[in-house]
Amino acid sequence: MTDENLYNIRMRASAGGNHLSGAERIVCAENIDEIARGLLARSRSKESFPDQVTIHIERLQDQPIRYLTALNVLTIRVSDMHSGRDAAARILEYAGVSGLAATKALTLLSAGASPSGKAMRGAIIMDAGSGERLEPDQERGVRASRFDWTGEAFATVDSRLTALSLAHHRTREALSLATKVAHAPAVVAELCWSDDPDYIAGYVASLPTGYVRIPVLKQSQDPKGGRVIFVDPAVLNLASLINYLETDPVLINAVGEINKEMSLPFYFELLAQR
Ligand code: WAQ
Ligand code: MG
Repeated sequence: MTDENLYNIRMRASAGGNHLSGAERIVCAENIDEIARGLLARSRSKESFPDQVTIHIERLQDQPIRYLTALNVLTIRVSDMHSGRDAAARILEYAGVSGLAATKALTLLSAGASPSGKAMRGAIIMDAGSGERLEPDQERGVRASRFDWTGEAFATVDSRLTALSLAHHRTREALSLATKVAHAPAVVAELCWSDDPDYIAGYVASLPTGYVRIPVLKQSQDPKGGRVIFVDPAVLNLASLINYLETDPVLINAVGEINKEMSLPFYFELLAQR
């Protein structure tokens, strides 16, 4: 794939004014039709038929593409939601998030992070020390956009995740998003779990820890979820962070290590040996 003639295709589906699903790709011109059809099919795959589906196709005009290697992946063995959230807090602290900010983030995501209590479309930006929220719109949050796998890296990550029974598209997409986010200026770490009531896994991601999957971060059928991006206020330029997250095109062209499930103490031993 050359940098010329790359297009960003975004799909968004909503019903009754509420966001249902969204996805996006970066593709070359000859693949637009096929990928747009795939995204359209996905907009319909939820139980309630969308009232509105938007497919947005945009050429990435003269913007340099940043190529990244995916974060290393591993899964932490946890027995329930409480040990999952506990593990998330400890991994966040390892990455440089204060205990105060980690606790605040976990509490916000479990309570419903937007002022109205609805799911946010984007992420909270949080001061990694004080826990202060910095995103300009607390109802919407900040959305990371314009990231995808190259065809080759997609095939590799898909087969290697599938070999570890991680074939769900959510894992692959979250890994690409987390890779873009972790490489953003001033970002310390990210915490995420889905707002999908059926999907209870989530992750903590950062450059020092990699993409750490946590199989249980909430109770089944809980519709609350979200994302928190922790930043270092000493080096933060909020406008350039938001600009990077929303508009800088990123293609992931290489896959890192993909490790099996391990216990939290074993994972911390591995980190200590590095
Ligand atoms: N940028 C920023 N925040 C986003 C974005 C985005 N592009 N997309 C979603 N969010 C926020 C928003 O608040 C959602 O409510 C929340 O994240 C969850 O989004 O390895 O599927 O798309 O198997 O439901 C974790 C995968 C899956 C764990 C997470 O998130 C694994 C997932 P969802
Ligand atoms: Mg969702």
